[in-house]
Amino acid sequence: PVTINRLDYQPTDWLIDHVSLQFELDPTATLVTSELTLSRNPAAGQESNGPGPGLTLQGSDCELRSVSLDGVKLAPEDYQLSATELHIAQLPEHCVLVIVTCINPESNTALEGLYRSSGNFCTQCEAEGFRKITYYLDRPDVLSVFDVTITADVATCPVMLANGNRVSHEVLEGGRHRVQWHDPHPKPSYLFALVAGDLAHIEDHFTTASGRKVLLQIYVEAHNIDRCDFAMSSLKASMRWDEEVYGLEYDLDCFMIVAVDDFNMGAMENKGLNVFNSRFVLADAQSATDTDYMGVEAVIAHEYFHNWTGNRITCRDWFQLSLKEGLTVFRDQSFSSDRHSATVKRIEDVRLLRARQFAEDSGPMAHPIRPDSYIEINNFYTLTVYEKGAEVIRMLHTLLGPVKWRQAMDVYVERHDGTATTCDAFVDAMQTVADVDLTQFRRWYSTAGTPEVRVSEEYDSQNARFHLTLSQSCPDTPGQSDKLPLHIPVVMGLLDQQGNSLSLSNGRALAAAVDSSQTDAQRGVLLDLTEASQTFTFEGVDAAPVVSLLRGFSAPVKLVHDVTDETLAFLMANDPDTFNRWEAGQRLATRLILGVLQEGRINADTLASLGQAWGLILADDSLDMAFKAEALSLPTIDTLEGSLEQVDYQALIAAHAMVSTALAEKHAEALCVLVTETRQAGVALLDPAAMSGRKLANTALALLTWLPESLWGPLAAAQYAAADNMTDRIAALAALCHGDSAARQDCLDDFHAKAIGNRLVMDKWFAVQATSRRSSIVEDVAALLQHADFEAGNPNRLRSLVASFALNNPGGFHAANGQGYRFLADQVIALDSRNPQVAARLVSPLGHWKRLAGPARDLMRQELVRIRDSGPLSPDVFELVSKALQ
Ligand code: B3K
Ligand code: ZN
Repeated sequence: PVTINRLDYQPTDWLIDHVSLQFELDPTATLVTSELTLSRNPAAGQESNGPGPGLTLQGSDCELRSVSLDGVKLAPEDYQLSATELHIAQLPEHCVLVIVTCINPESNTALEGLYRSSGNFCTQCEAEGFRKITYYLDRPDVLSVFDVTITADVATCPVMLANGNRVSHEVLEGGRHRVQWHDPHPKPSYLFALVAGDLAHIEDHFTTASGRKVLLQIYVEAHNIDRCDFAMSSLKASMRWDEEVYGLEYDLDCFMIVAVDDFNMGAMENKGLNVFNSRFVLADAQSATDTDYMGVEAVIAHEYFHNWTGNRITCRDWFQLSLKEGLTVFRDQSFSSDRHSATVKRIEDVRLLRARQFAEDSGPMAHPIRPDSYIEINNFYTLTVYEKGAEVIRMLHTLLGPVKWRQAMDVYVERHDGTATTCDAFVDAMQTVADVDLTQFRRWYSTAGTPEVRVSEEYDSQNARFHLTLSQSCPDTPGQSDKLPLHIPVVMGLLDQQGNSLSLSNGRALAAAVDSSQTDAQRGVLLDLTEASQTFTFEGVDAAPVVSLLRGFSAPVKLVHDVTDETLAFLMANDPDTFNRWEAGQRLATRLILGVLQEGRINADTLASLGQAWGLILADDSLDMAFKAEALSLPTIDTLEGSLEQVDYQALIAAHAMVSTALAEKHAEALCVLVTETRQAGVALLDPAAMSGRKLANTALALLTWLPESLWGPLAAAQYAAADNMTDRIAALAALCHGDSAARQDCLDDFHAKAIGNRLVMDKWFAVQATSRRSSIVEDVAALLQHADFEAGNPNRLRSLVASFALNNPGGFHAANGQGYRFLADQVIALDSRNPQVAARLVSPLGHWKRLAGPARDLMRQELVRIRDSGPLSPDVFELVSKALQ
């Protein structure tokens, strides 16, 4: 496999001014005729006299039927064909090339290019799937206007969709029909889409701010037609939000979403024709949890927002992926935050970042948000590019403030609309309006690893001064050592011993959020940490203050700040920054759990502090219940792992269990009350208070499962029986799955019976068992692989069992005998030849062997070796396995 390097970027010698595609759809032999109008790229490097540059097009897994140049069919000696390229040595400066290929959608199990899902045709082209349809300049900086003609059987394909606007439809002889689509917006091939099949749809309209009426359609299999309404309202809300917050309007006459059951990831932002994993479209009370609803809303928004940040302005090359992904994740996070509790949304996002992105940043695949090299680009659709990328955008937002941020976004859109550009150009646009110099900030784009910020405090009572010293460092990562300091925005405040916020003599003022009732002092200030070590002095501080640092998690760093248990408990109760109130509780809990690892027992004082703080939270009726739920949730194993050098998982899991049990015991009574009394009857399913109530009740139930089943088993069984929504039903079932009661099997059987005919619900039946803490878990999961409803070829089903186990069941996955690792490696080996992208996603939990302590280290490594030696690997799996073994 070849390594591609960022610095080798060259513009193409050729431009494709127009492409006309004709599809004769057939399940096993689809004919694709592609007519490319080519011209030499004036921006390409000048070559000396002689023949002009040749043309090399990418293509794979498609059978070349013919090539014609300006109407003349080429003989095989006129071009060179390899497994991945078509090369034509000589072409006139302007010419038309017609290429005919034949492809087999039915046998396409990799779900990239044109494939079939539930008998329908659909495509997935990002990043490099278009080359599996026809030979093309399959790269994001080649923008072209597409015309698409689709011909198929009326009976099997009554619906035929492509990007843009439908311009004609005709009925042909022999039961076939034909449609034509025109997309006026030049786009790269990765945004091409085609869908054809027997689909039902709902429709609605949206009138843009400037008064254009847009037709909105959601296409699904007929039996799902009643589950699309929430997706439609999410779409309309997203369209309105982008107009109101960014002044960005939709730009075609119609916007279509298609839900398919077989999809490698979440969804895809193809121009005017988004294709979605059905799990991010379909939702109703009986099948979707509150979390699922929020997921639908967020992903619909994310893909819609790509229309500007991704499609109108795209990436010059795939190293710039975070240009569209980090920015669009930031935009969807802001959207969700505006619609729901901003603090809870921030907590959820930070939890994900810490649990998964920090792990990536400390493993063999650590890379900057703008990577420097790759073997397989699909391996770089990572938490780093997406989630850390969004954190980098968030820091720019913080450094600029909301008003200048919006101005800078206007400059970005104005400058780059209709082009393929770079992360550097994005920061250039920010710099045009920023007060701060962003030169050093740019290092975030090239630095891998999670920086650490160490804090020390010194109070000088004589001069009423407080000195705060912040020192940063960033660990070595593969290929990067001795990193330069980053520009880290640190939002902070000082409190006096009564919990009042102090006015600060140092730092930059923060702009008030629109609806904030906070004073300037409560909001705090912004410190620009730019040196390796820097001391900030605050004058006029009359008594030793309490510091609240990194409010709202203002930078994606690990903070090392040695404070007492009392200080953390004080912050939990008094910090005006609600995020930091939660954070203080997480730190206290982390200390307690890691303390068990060191001392073999629970530190009674720390437990008393945390237990008391929980008591205050439980009793505080003024708190949002969803926030309470977050405050009563301990840091997860994968988050805790991030603060350890070497991890003994079994010991860590035992310590986590010991602390969970102790806290549950302390508050058992109050938790039982929450389970039974927090739920609101008679209100709308998605009423915010009802959702928060369920979140709190189910968090309480999950905590109770650490206690003997006799205490909570009946509660869970009753909840299962009474549930009128999926959130409560699955939470009850998840609790029962940890235990051993008769109710466990009864409820599983009942759930299974009800899931028949609904694939997303059946996925939950698998996932809930895969995350059980039963000691027989590895055998249980292996047995589920043999279940009649298990489908290894369906990515959702596969993930619901295998990825749920490997990522969300640390106790099972890290079983001391290595069975969990072996199980996962077996799945990777079995899947790689069928679907490399999904197989590669399963490799990452095995990548961390170097961080493991004891025999686990070697057991995990052996499984990587076994994958490596299992036969020819896809570039996807090869890259991850070889980097992990380096
Ligand atoms: N852009 C797509 C992801 C494509 C992944 C290709 N392996 C979805 C998204 O981020 O919105
Ligand atoms: Zn995206």
